[in-house]
Amino acid sequence: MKITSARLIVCSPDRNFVTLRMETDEGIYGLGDATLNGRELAVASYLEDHVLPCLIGRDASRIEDIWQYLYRGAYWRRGPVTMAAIGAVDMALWDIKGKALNTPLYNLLGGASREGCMVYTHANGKDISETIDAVQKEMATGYVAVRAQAGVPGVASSYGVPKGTSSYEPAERGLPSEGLWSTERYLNFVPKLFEQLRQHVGEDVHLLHDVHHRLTPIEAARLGKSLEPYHLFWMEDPTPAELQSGFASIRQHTTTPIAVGEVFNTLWDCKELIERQLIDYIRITVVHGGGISHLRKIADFADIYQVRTGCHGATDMSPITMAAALHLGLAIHNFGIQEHMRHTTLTDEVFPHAYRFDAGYMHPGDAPGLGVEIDEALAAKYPYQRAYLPIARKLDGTLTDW
Ligand code: CS2
Ligand code: MG
Repeated sequence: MKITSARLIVCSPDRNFVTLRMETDEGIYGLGDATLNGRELAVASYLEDHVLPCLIGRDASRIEDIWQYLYRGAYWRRGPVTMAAIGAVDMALWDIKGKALNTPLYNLLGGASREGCMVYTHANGKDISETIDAVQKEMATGYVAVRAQAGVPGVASSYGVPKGTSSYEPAERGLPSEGLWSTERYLNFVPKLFEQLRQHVGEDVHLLHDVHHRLTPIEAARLGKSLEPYHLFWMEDPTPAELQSGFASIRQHTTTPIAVGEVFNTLWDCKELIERQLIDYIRITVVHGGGISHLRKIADFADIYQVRTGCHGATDMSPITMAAALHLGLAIHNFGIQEHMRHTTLTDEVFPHAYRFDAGYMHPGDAPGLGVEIDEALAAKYPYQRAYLPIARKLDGTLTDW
Protein backbone atom coordinates (compact mmCIF):
# COMPACT_ATOMS: atom_id res chain seq x y z
CA MET A 1 0.00 0.00 0.00
CA LYS A 2 1.69 3.20 -1.21
CA ILE A 3 1.34 6.73 0.12
CA THR A 4 0.01 8.76 -2.82
CA SER A 5 -0.53 12.17 -1.23
CA ALA A 6 -0.32 13.99 2.07
CA ARG A 7 -1.58 17.45 2.95
CA LEU A 8 -2.30 19.65 5.94
CA ILE A 9 -5.54 21.18 7.16
CA VAL A 10 -4.89 24.19 9.42
CA CYS A 11 -8.05 25.45 11.10
CA SER A 12 -9.26 27.30 14.18
CA PRO A 13 -12.65 26.07 15.39
CA ASP A 14 -12.38 27.98 18.71
CA ARG A 15 -8.62 27.25 18.81
CA ASN A 16 -5.90 26.32 16.29
CA PHE A 17 -5.32 22.78 15.05
CA VAL A 18 -2.93 21.40 12.44
CA THR A 19 -4.11 18.11 10.94
CA LEU A 20 -2.28 15.80 8.53
CA ARG A 21 -4.32 13.81 6.00
CA MET A 22 -2.44 11.05 4.23
CA GLU A 23 -3.91 9.09 1.28
CA THR A 24 -2.91 5.72 -0.15
CA ASP A 25 -3.33 3.98 -3.50
CA GLU A 26 -5.88 1.64 -1.88
CA GLY A 27 -8.23 4.54 -1.14
CA ILE A 28 -7.58 4.33 2.61
CA TYR A 29 -6.56 7.56 4.31
CA GLY A 30 -5.20 8.34 7.76
CA LEU A 31 -5.30 11.40 10.02
CA GLY A 32 -2.62 12.74 12.34
CA ASP A 33 -2.54 15.67 14.78
CA ALA A 34 0.41 18.09 14.36
CA THR A 35 -0.71 20.86 16.73
CA LEU A 36 1.98 22.66 18.75
CA ASN A 37 0.32 25.39 20.79
CA GLY A 38 1.52 28.87 19.79
CA ARG A 39 3.99 27.48 17.21
CA GLU A 40 1.49 25.77 14.89
CA LEU A 41 2.80 27.08 11.56
CA ALA A 42 6.35 25.95 12.29
CA VAL A 43 5.20 22.32 12.39
CA ALA A 44 3.03 22.86 9.31
CA SER A 45 6.06 24.16 7.39
CA TYR A 46 8.34 21.37 8.72
CA LEU A 47 5.86 18.83 7.36
CA GLU A 48 4.90 20.55 4.12
CA ASP A 49 8.33 21.83 3.12
CA HIS A 50 10.58 19.05 4.40
CA VAL A 51 8.79 15.81 5.34
CA LEU A 52 5.76 15.15 3.15
CA PRO A 53 7.64 15.25 -0.20
CA CYS A 54 9.88 12.40 1.10
CA LEU A 55 6.90 10.19 1.95
CA ILE A 56 5.16 9.98 -1.42
CA GLY A 57 5.56 6.51 -2.90
CA ARG A 58 6.63 4.87 0.39
CA ASP A 59 4.92 1.77 1.76
CA ALA A 60 2.36 3.01 4.33
CA SER A 61 2.49 -0.28 6.22
CA ARG A 62 6.14 0.26 7.30
CA ILE A 63 5.41 2.42 10.32
CA GLU A 64 8.59 1.75 12.31
CA ASP A 65 10.84 2.18 9.30
CA ILE A 66 9.22 5.52 8.40
CA TRP A 67 9.56 6.65 12.04
CA GLN A 68 13.30 5.86 12.04
CA TYR A 69 13.71 7.43 8.59
CA LEU A 70 12.27 10.72 9.89
CA TYR A 71 14.03 10.62 13.28
CA ARG A 72 17.51 9.31 12.41
CA GLY A 73 17.43 10.34 8.78
CA ALA A 74 16.98 14.06 9.47
CA TYR A 75 20.32 14.20 11.32
CA TRP A 76 18.77 16.93 13.56
CA ARG A 77 17.05 15.07 16.37
CA ARG A 78 14.40 15.75 18.98
CA GLY A 79 12.70 19.06 19.78
CA PRO A 80 8.97 19.85 19.85
CA VAL A 81 8.61 20.88 16.18
CA THR A 82 10.41 17.82 14.81
CA MET A 83 8.70 15.38 17.15
CA ALA A 84 5.20 16.82 16.58
CA ALA A 85 5.75 16.45 12.84
CA ILE A 86 6.93 12.82 13.25
CA GLY A 87 4.04 12.26 15.66
CA ALA A 88 1.49 13.35 13.06
CA VAL A 89 2.93 11.04 10.40
CA ASP A 90 3.05 8.13 12.86
CA MET A 91 -0.58 8.64 13.93
CA ALA A 92 -1.78 8.80 10.33
CA LEU A 93 0.09 5.57 9.51
CA TRP A 94 -1.41 3.71 12.50
CA ASP A 95 -4.84 5.03 11.48
CA ILE A 96 -4.28 3.64 7.97
CA LYS A 97 -3.13 0.28 9.33
CA GLY A 98 -6.18 -0.04 11.56
CA LYS A 99 -8.50 0.81 8.69
CA ALA A 100 -6.66 -1.60 6.35
CA LEU A 101 -7.05 -4.43 8.88
CA ASN A 102 -10.56 -3.25 9.83
CA THR A 103 -9.81 -3.10 13.55
CA PRO A 104 -9.57 -0.40 16.22
CA LEU A 105 -6.00 0.72 16.96
CA TYR A 106 -5.96 -0.70 20.50
CA ASN A 107 -6.25 -4.19 19.03
CA LEU A 108 -2.98 -3.65 17.18
CA LEU A 109 -1.27 -2.59 20.42
CA GLY A 110 -1.99 -5.83 22.25
CA GLY A 111 -5.73 -5.51 22.82
CA ALA A 112 -7.61 -3.99 25.75
CA SER A 113 -6.06 -4.31 29.21
CA ARG A 114 -9.03 -2.59 30.85
CA GLU A 115 -12.65 -1.66 30.18
CA GLY A 116 -11.97 2.06 30.03
CA CYS A 117 -9.35 4.74 30.78
CA MET A 118 -9.81 6.73 33.98
CA VAL A 119 -9.72 10.44 33.13
CA TYR A 120 -9.39 13.65 35.10
CA THR A 121 -10.81 17.00 34.15
CA HIS A 122 -10.16 20.60 35.22
CA ALA A 123 -11.97 22.61 37.90
CA ASN A 124 -10.91 26.24 38.20
CA GLY A 125 -12.17 29.10 40.35
CA LYS A 126 -11.26 32.67 41.21
CA ASP A 127 -11.17 31.73 44.89
CA ILE A 128 -11.54 28.69 47.16
CA SER A 129 -15.31 28.65 47.26
CA GLU A 130 -15.65 28.91 43.45
CA THR A 131 -13.11 26.10 43.09
CA ILE A 132 -15.03 23.85 45.51
CA ASP A 133 -18.21 24.49 43.47
CA ALA A 134 -16.34 23.70 40.24
CA VAL A 135 -14.97 20.40 41.63
CA GLN A 136 -18.43 19.40 42.88
CA LYS A 137 -19.93 20.23 39.49
CA GLU A 138 -17.43 17.95 37.71
CA MET A 139 -18.03 15.16 40.24
CA ALA A 140 -21.76 15.48 39.55
CA THR A 141 -21.11 14.91 35.83
CA GLY A 142 -19.38 11.63 36.73
CA TYR A 143 -15.65 12.45 37.02
CA VAL A 144 -13.81 10.46 39.69
CA ALA A 145 -10.63 12.56 39.35
CA VAL A 146 -10.47 16.36 39.19
CA ARG A 147 -7.57 18.83 38.87
CA ALA A 148 -8.16 21.90 41.06
CA GLN A 149 -6.61 25.35 40.41
CA ALA A 150 -7.67 28.58 42.13
CA GLY A 151 -6.81 32.25 41.92
CA VAL A 152 -4.09 33.10 44.43
CA PRO A 153 -4.95 36.12 46.63
CA GLY A 154 -2.70 39.04 45.71
CA VAL A 155 -1.73 37.55 42.32
CA ALA A 156 -3.57 39.36 39.52
CA SER A 157 -3.97 36.50 37.02
CA SER A 158 -3.28 32.95 38.10
CA TYR A 159 -2.40 30.19 35.65
CA GLY A 160 -5.28 27.85 34.87
CA VAL A 161 -7.99 30.24 36.01
CA PRO A 162 -10.29 31.87 33.41
CA LYS A 163 -10.27 35.66 33.28
CA GLY A 164 -13.96 36.27 32.54
CA THR A 165 -16.94 33.97 32.68
CA SER A 166 -15.88 32.06 29.55
CA SER A 167 -14.59 28.50 29.81
CA TYR A 168 -10.84 28.23 30.34
CA GLU A 169 -8.57 27.88 27.30
CA PRO A 170 -4.81 28.20 27.86
CA ALA A 171 -4.00 29.95 24.53
CA GLU A 172 -5.23 33.48 23.87
CA ARG A 173 -5.69 35.01 20.42
CA GLY A 174 -3.43 37.91 19.50
CA LEU A 175 0.03 38.49 20.94
CA PRO A 176 1.04 36.93 24.31
CA SER A 177 -0.46 38.51 27.42
CA GLU A 178 1.59 38.89 30.60
CA GLY A 179 0.53 38.01 34.13
CA LEU A 180 2.16 38.13 37.56
CA TRP A 181 3.38 35.40 39.85
CA SER A 182 4.37 35.24 43.51
CA THR A 183 5.85 32.00 44.82
CA GLU A 184 5.48 33.13 48.44
CA ARG A 185 1.74 33.85 48.11
CA TYR A 186 1.18 30.66 46.13
CA LEU A 187 2.95 28.42 48.65
CA ASN A 188 1.00 29.91 51.54
CA PHE A 189 -2.30 29.54 49.72
CA VAL A 190 -2.38 26.09 48.09
CA PRO A 191 -2.48 23.97 51.30
CA LYS A 192 -5.52 26.01 52.42
CA LEU A 193 -7.23 25.31 49.11
CA PHE A 194 -6.79 21.54 49.47
CA GLU A 195 -7.70 21.52 53.15
CA GLN A 196 -11.02 23.15 52.28
CA LEU A 197 -11.50 20.94 49.26
CA ARG A 198 -11.11 17.73 51.26
CA GLN A 199 -13.56 19.05 53.88
CA HIS A 200 -16.19 19.70 51.19
CA VAL A 201 -15.68 16.88 48.69
CA GLY A 202 -14.57 14.06 50.99
CA GLU A 203 -11.70 11.61 50.78
CA ASP A 204 -12.71 9.45 47.81
CA VAL A 205 -12.39 11.67 44.75
CA HIS A 206 -8.88 11.88 43.26
CA LEU A 207 -7.61 15.46 43.47
CA LEU A 208 -4.76 16.69 41.27
CA HIS A 209 -2.88 19.98 41.07
CA ASP A 210 -0.69 21.55 38.38
CA VAL A 211 2.23 23.72 39.56
CA HIS A 212 3.22 24.54 35.98
CA HIS A 213 6.99 24.44 36.51
CA ARG A 214 6.95 27.53 38.72
CA LEU A 215 8.95 26.36 41.77
CA THR A 216 12.54 25.51 42.60
CA PRO A 217 13.07 21.91 43.80
CA ILE A 218 13.16 22.85 47.49
CA GLU A 219 10.03 25.02 47.16
CA ALA A 220 8.30 22.13 45.41
CA ALA A 221 9.41 19.83 48.23
CA ARG A 222 7.75 22.17 50.74
CA LEU A 223 4.56 22.20 48.70
CA GLY A 224 4.45 18.42 48.37
CA LYS A 225 5.03 17.99 52.09
CA SER A 226 2.33 20.49 53.04
CA LEU A 227 -0.17 18.73 50.75
CA GLU A 228 0.43 15.23 52.17
CA PRO A 229 -2.61 15.29 54.52
CA TYR A 230 -4.87 15.81 51.47
CA HIS A 231 -3.37 12.83 49.57
CA LEU A 232 -3.26 14.26 46.06
CA PHE A 233 -3.32 11.86 43.13
CA TRP A 234 -0.41 13.93 41.86
CA MET A 235 1.45 17.22 41.97
CA GLU A 236 2.21 18.11 38.34
CA ASP A 237 5.28 19.85 36.90
CA PRO A 238 6.54 21.01 40.31
CA THR A 239 9.82 22.34 38.89
CA PRO A 240 11.30 22.80 35.40
CA ALA A 241 12.53 19.38 34.33
CA GLU A 242 15.51 20.36 32.22
CA LEU A 243 17.40 19.67 35.46
CA GLN A 244 16.26 16.09 35.94
CA SER A 245 18.34 15.64 39.10
CA GLY A 246 16.34 18.50 40.72
CA PHE A 247 13.56 15.99 41.29
CA ALA A 248 15.77 14.06 43.70
CA SER A 249 15.49 16.77 46.33
CA ILE A 250 11.68 16.88 45.96
CA ARG A 251 11.60 13.10 46.38
CA GLN A 252 13.75 13.22 49.53
CA HIS A 253 11.15 15.31 51.31
CA THR A 254 7.69 14.25 50.24
CA THR A 255 5.46 11.28 49.43
CA THR A 256 3.10 13.37 47.27
CA PRO A 257 3.19 11.62 43.87
CA ILE A 258 4.82 13.57 41.02
CA ALA A 259 3.74 13.84 37.37
CA VAL A 260 5.82 15.49 34.68
CA GLY A 261 6.39 15.52 30.94
CA GLU A 262 3.88 17.59 28.99
CA VAL A 263 6.72 19.63 27.47
CA PHE A 264 8.92 16.60 26.76
CA ASN A 265 9.22 15.04 23.36
CA THR A 266 11.45 11.97 23.61
CA LEU A 267 12.43 9.28 26.08
CA TRP A 268 15.75 11.09 26.51
CA ASP A 269 13.95 13.97 28.28
CA CYS A 270 12.78 11.67 31.08
CA LYS A 271 15.21 8.76 31.08
CA GLU A 272 16.88 9.78 34.35
CA LEU A 273 13.56 10.74 35.97
CA ILE A 274 12.21 7.28 35.23
CA GLU A 275 15.35 5.22 35.87
CA ARG A 276 15.96 6.87 39.23
CA GLN A 277 12.25 6.55 40.11
CA LEU A 278 12.03 10.31 40.70
CA ILE A 279 8.51 10.53 39.27
CA ASP A 280 5.32 8.49 39.40
CA TYR A 281 3.54 9.52 36.17
CA ILE A 282 4.94 10.40 32.76
CA ARG A 283 2.81 12.95 30.89
CA ILE A 284 4.31 12.97 27.38
CA THR A 285 1.52 12.94 24.84
CA VAL A 286 1.15 11.21 21.48
CA VAL A 287 1.47 14.33 19.32
CA HIS A 288 4.45 15.93 21.05
CA GLY A 289 6.19 12.63 21.79
CA GLY A 290 6.74 11.42 18.23
CA GLY A 291 3.47 9.51 17.91
CA ILE A 292 2.14 6.18 19.07
CA SER A 293 5.34 4.29 18.16
CA HIS A 294 7.63 6.32 20.41
CA LEU A 295 5.14 6.80 23.24
CA ARG A 296 4.64 3.06 23.36
CA LYS A 297 8.39 2.63 23.89
CA ILE A 298 8.43 5.28 26.63
CA ALA A 299 5.51 3.56 28.38
CA ASP A 300 7.24 0.17 28.21
CA PHE A 301 10.48 1.66 29.59
CA ALA A 302 8.51 3.37 32.39
CA ASP A 303 6.72 0.12 33.24
CA ILE A 304 9.98 -1.49 34.37
CA TYR A 305 10.40 1.28 36.97
CA GLN A 306 6.76 1.27 38.14
CA VAL A 307 6.08 4.63 36.53
CA ARG A 308 2.62 4.94 35.00
CA THR A 309 1.29 7.12 32.18
CA GLY A 310 -0.81 10.26 32.68
CA CYS A 311 -0.87 11.77 29.19
CA HIS A 312 -1.33 15.47 28.65
CA GLY A 313 -4.83 16.04 27.26
CA ALA A 314 -5.53 19.77 27.27
CA THR A 315 -7.59 21.34 24.47
CA ASP A 316 -4.49 21.91 22.34
CA MET A 317 -4.33 18.15 21.73
CA SER A 318 -6.86 17.71 18.91
CA PRO A 319 -9.49 14.95 19.11
CA ILE A 320 -7.11 12.90 16.95
CA THR A 321 -4.48 12.90 19.71
CA MET A 322 -7.18 12.25 22.30
CA ALA A 323 -8.27 9.15 20.38
CA ALA A 324 -4.67 7.95 19.98
CA ALA A 325 -4.05 8.40 23.72
CA LEU A 326 -7.17 6.42 24.58
CA HIS A 327 -6.25 3.53 22.27
CA LEU A 328 -2.78 3.41 23.80
CA GLY A 329 -4.11 3.83 27.34
CA LEU A 330 -6.62 1.03 26.90
CA ALA A 331 -3.89 -1.34 25.70
CA ILE A 332 -0.81 -0.73 27.85
CA HIS A 333 -0.60 -2.25 31.28
CA ASN A 334 0.96 0.71 33.09
CA PHE A 335 -1.68 3.23 32.11
CA GLY A 336 -2.36 5.54 35.07
CA ILE A 337 -4.84 8.26 34.11
CA GLN A 338 -5.63 10.41 31.07
CA GLU A 339 -6.22 14.18 31.17
CA HIS A 340 -9.56 15.15 29.63
CA MET A 341 -10.09 18.85 29.14
CA ARG A 342 -13.28 18.92 27.08
CA HIS A 343 -13.14 20.44 23.60
CA THR A 344 -15.79 22.96 22.61
CA THR A 345 -18.88 21.79 20.71
CA LEU A 346 -17.51 23.40 17.55
CA THR A 347 -14.19 21.53 17.81
CA ASP A 348 -16.10 18.27 18.31
CA GLU A 349 -18.20 19.05 15.21
CA VAL A 350 -15.09 19.59 13.08
CA PHE A 351 -13.59 16.32 14.42
CA PRO A 352 -16.45 13.78 14.80
CA HIS A 353 -15.13 10.87 16.86
CA ALA A 354 -15.93 7.41 18.22
CA TYR A 355 -14.47 7.92 21.72
CA ARG A 356 -16.92 8.36 24.58
CA PHE A 357 -17.10 9.31 28.26
CA ASP A 358 -18.98 7.29 30.82
CA ALA A 359 -18.88 7.67 34.62
CA GLY A 360 -15.32 8.97 34.88
CA TYR A 361 -13.83 6.64 32.26
CA MET A 362 -13.31 6.99 28.52
CA HIS A 363 -13.25 4.40 25.76
CA PRO A 364 -11.76 4.97 22.29
CA GLY A 365 -14.67 3.19 20.57
CA ASP A 366 -14.45 0.33 18.08
CA ALA A 367 -14.27 2.13 14.75
CA PRO A 368 -11.33 0.92 12.62
CA GLY A 369 -8.07 2.85 13.15
CA LEU A 370 -8.22 5.90 15.41
CA GLY A 371 -11.97 6.49 14.96
CA VAL A 372 -11.79 10.22 14.23
CA GLU A 373 -12.91 12.10 11.11
CA ILE A 374 -12.45 15.70 10.00
CA ASP A 375 -15.26 17.76 8.46
CA GLU A 376 -13.11 19.75 6.03
CA ALA A 377 -15.94 21.97 4.78
CA LEU A 378 -16.68 23.09 8.33
CA ALA A 379 -12.97 23.41 9.17
CA ALA A 380 -12.51 25.74 6.16
CA LYS A 381 -14.91 28.24 7.74
CA TYR A 382 -12.51 28.73 10.67
CA PRO A 383 -9.06 29.76 9.39
CA TYR A 384 -5.93 29.90 11.56
CA GLN A 385 -5.70 32.81 14.01
CA ARG A 386 -2.48 33.79 15.74
CA ALA A 387 -2.60 32.74 19.41
CA TYR A 388 -0.11 32.29 22.25
CA LEU A 389 0.14 30.97 25.76
CA PRO A 390 0.34 33.77 28.34
CA ILE A 391 3.68 34.72 29.89
CA ALA A 392 4.17 35.16 33.65
CA ARG A 393 6.57 37.48 35.43
CA LYS A 394 7.52 37.50 39.09
CA LEU A 395 6.66 40.60 41.11
CA ASP A 396 10.17 41.96 40.41
CA GLY A 397 9.60 41.73 36.65
CA THR A 398 11.77 38.70 35.80
CA LEU A 399 10.24 35.80 33.90
CA THR A 400 9.04 32.69 35.65
CA ASP A 401 9.41 29.26 34.21
CA TRP A 402 6.30 27.96 32.53
C1 CS2 B 1 -1.70 22.37 31.24
C2 CS2 B 1 -2.00 22.86 29.85
O1 CS2 B 1 -3.29 20.69 30.85
C3 CS2 B 1 -2.29 21.00 31.47
O2 CS2 B 1 -1.76 20.30 32.29
O3 CS2 B 1 -0.43 22.44 31.70
O4 CS2 B 1 -3.06 23.73 29.96
C4 CS2 B 1 -0.87 23.56 29.10
O5 CS2 B 1 -0.66 24.82 29.62
C5 CS2 B 1 -1.19 23.69 27.66
O6 CS2 B 1 -1.65 22.47 27.15
C6 CS2 B 1 0.02 24.17 26.88
O7 CS2 B 1 -0.20 24.08 25.53
MG1 MG C 1 0.09 20.83 32.99
